[in-house]
Amino acid sequence: LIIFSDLDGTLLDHDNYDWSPARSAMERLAASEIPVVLNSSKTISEIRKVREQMGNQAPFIVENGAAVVIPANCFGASDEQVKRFGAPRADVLALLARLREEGFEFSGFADMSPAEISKHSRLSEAEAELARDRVATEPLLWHGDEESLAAFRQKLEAENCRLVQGGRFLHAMGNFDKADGVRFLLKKYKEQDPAGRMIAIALGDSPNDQHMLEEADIAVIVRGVHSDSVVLPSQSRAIRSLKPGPAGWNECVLNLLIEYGY
Ligand code: 2M8
Ligand code: MG
Ligand code: MG
Repeated sequence: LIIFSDLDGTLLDHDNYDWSPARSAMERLAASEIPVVLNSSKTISEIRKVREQMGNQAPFIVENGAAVVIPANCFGASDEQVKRFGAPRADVLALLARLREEGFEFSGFADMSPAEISKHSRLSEAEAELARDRVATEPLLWHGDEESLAAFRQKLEAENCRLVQGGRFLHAMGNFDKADGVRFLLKKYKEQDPAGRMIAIALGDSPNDQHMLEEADIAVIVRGVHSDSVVLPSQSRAIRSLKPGPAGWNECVLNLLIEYGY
């Protein structure tokens, strides 16, 4: 087994970012050496910190699939590697600056101080600093109406960018996806598993998790603010958690571990 998991609203509680309700499932996964690949809109520095707290050593996917980080010596002897899928954030910020001049009204993390980000996200200011340290995506708050948002989306699409809904923010980003990171890593894991018996489980709570869920053999939609707009993937076995966030994560992962004999 291998697990791919979203963080905010899935493995971390939407309000307080706590993962402890999932502790028993996490301990069981660690004991069975089942990798948990974190796949989030969070940044490299944010996910490094979460991984440390969890004692997680697996590769991880950042900023909605913008990059994959492979720790040193993970697939054979090597230094840490960062594989980037998206154009650099500077390109996204330059496009956003042009659109702002055209009259679109929004504020992005680059425009906000850590204190302002903290106010809108309930992150501490120190955590907000880590969230501002981005490689390819820009989370924003929209200040205009629905109509101008639709026009804004079209402008981004004309420049090979798109807007993805997160739990709190809209993410302006290139045409990459959390599923790109999953495909990239599954290929590497499967090379090490010639018998091809590896089963991938993906867990997410929002529309930005849809393609990642479709990429897995087993999709778990964790109950959350936006989970009703996630469609049960037809090509995977798919379930919905009853409990929200990390409690739902725990419930579903423990059930699957029992079913697969761990
Ligand atoms: C942003 O991501 C969440 C994910 O759903 C959101 O849009 O609400 C990210 O920018 C991330 O870096 C940050 O930690 C998080 C804080 O809520 O917001
Ligand atoms: Mg989420
Ligand atoms: Mg996320």
